[in-house]
Amino acid sequence: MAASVGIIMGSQSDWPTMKEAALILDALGIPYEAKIVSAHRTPDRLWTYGKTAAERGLQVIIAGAGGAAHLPGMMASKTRIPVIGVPVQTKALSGVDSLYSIVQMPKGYPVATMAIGAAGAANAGLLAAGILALQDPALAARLDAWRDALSASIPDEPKDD
Ligand code: RP5
Repeated sequence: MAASVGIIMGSQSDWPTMKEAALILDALGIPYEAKIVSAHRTPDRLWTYGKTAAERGLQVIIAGAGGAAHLPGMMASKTRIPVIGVPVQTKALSGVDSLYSIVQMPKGYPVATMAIGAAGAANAGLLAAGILALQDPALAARLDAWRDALSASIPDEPKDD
């Protein structure tokens, strides 16, 4: 099945974080692809990916990067497909550098920016699912069930370990 979501990341080192988005898409039965596309190290790959994304049938792009995290913004400038940005946690500045790099886009080229790290990546998967579910009733039912299961897993009261 052709991928409807593209998960891209600046480095192999981002995969442990970005895998959280992939796990959500797996759980919801959403076809996706995962690629390393670096704004700085592979700019030609970024250009080609953005230029061909719509014609290849991608409907949402989840882009994760750390540090000088230009990948989500550059991708948003190259394609009209919605881009969800995931700031990857960094050692030097804990991912605040990534967050600021991704969130402060100029008017005209939006990136839907998630929280720093694994929770942000998982939420990127869920946001992508919500976007796709607008046109896919079967997926909408699976997403509703996923949300209900999460809600049901939360206990009423805390307990000692
Ligand atoms: C960014 O630089 C990547 O997104 C990654 O988060 C960070 C560090 O990359 P590596 O040096 O681990 O390859 O481009």
